[in-house]
Amino acid sequence: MDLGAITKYSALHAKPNGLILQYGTAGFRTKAEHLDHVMFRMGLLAVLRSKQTKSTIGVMVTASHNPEEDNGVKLVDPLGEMLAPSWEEHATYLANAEEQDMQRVLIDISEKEAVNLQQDAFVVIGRDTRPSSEKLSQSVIDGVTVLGGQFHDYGLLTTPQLHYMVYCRNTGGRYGKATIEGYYQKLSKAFVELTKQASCSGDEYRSLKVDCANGIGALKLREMEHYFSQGLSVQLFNDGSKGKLNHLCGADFVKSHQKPPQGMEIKSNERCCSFDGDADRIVYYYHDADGHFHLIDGDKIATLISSFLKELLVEIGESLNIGVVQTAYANGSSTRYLEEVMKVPVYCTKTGVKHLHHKAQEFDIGVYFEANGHGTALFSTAVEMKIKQSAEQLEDKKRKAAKMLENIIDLFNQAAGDAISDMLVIEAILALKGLTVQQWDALYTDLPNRQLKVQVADRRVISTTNAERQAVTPPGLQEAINDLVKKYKLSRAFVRPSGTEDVVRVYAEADSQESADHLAHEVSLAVFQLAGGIGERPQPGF
Ligand code: 16G
Ligand code: MG
Repeated sequence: MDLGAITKYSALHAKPNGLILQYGTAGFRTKAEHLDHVMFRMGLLAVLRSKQTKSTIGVMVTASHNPEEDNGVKLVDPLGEMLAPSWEEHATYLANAEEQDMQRVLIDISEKEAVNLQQDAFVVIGRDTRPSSEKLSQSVIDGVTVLGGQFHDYGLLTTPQLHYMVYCRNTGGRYGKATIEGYYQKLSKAFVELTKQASCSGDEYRSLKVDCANGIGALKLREMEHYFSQGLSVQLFNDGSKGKLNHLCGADFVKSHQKPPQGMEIKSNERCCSFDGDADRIVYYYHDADGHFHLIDGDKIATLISSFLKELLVEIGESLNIGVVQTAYANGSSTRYLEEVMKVPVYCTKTGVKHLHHKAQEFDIGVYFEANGHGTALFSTAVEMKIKQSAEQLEDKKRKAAKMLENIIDLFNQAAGDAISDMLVIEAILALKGLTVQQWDALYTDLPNRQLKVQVADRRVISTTNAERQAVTPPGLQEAINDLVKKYKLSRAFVRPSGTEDVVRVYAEADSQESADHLAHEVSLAVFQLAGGIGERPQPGF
């Protein structure tokens, strides 16, 4: 380590006085102007992690669905996964170190993690379309070079594409080619092969409207479009040519406001979807003949996918262990449908992709989705081998199912939830099953629900257990929630401190929208009273 150079370059990316940031659920996120030093330091940290794991590490510059003025950064571990928890702590420690402590902190981390500083390091970098992203990714590169790391800057990429690159590079090309063409070709080939098998591929199945949140998804989908145009034609909206990133559009807007994005005209029964700002989330929706808006969220996506996978397995005659992973936000109807109708076991984890991903790895086939549209399906290596063999050996009908499964495995981004890959999987399944968007929606009816935020002095006073479904502290809060829930039918409610905002989140569902709204409001009041609410008391009405 050239400590002199580190001190010199670090001063060029100086930390603003008194600024403290935390590596949160998905990395650092705040106003872009506060992030230069964090980027430089994450470049340094990525080199250390790369040396320790003797693998390529990824650094993604994005703030996902957050406003255009924000930015953020996260590190991607060797198999395309989120950074290991102990390194998240190092990231926070390093990001908050004062200038004069930089050398000591770097040495400290290296010693704790037994990093061999002589080892080579390689870092790949990607960024979204925010105006601040290019300069910030340059600061990451400065950090990488100062520690003697090699790097490849992919420039503009969706977050899942960067995960894919990292995964490809660390698996000797077995997973795919670590280039943008490699990504397009791998997914498109699987998609086109799959849809060729669809008996109903009329116009209804061939066209889809996509709201790209004025983000990177638009650029990448436009580049990719001609690779899969045989199977699907996409019409892009909010493609960044005029609107602001994530402003009144994108998956987060559509999911949280339960209404269509601006800038997209929807005719009745047309299939539409929205990506978020870095294209790792997707939700679907449509307007029915009466003009009512219907949202098809991550829960219904998981249901469609897991049901289809289960059917294929039955056809092939394989009894593999398949599991669906959700969070407490999953609509109660989806859990009931999966368990009781589909007979698929369902598991609940804490919010945040890394928790779901980790759990999903325990199954032969693990399908995970957050209600907000983050998710994918993971297939164990053993399953992949088995399916490949079946596709060679089985007799006709079974072979066809095995072939489909083989293509589906290729189509899922197994490194991360990926809006483009999920979209193609969904489109293929709908075409293969001959399902319209309304038929898909009709699998089950969502229970009415409401989400609210409460401001408290310190949200850490709330701690939870049982995958965030129960509050442990402050005392009395869970009892209060239990009493409120008892007043309504088919009801459920929970509270948790947000991992990305300084608020407490409240979720309630019940048999009617009115009840869900009341319950959410009453739970908000309980939080306000028992967990140190600040500002105005929560008011009823939305
Ligand atoms: C982050 C997470 C997302 C989670 C959300 C919850 C990743 C890549 N992203 O955006 O999965 O749903 O945080 O936010 O893990 P909250 O803690 O503010 O409710
Ligand atoms: Mg995102």
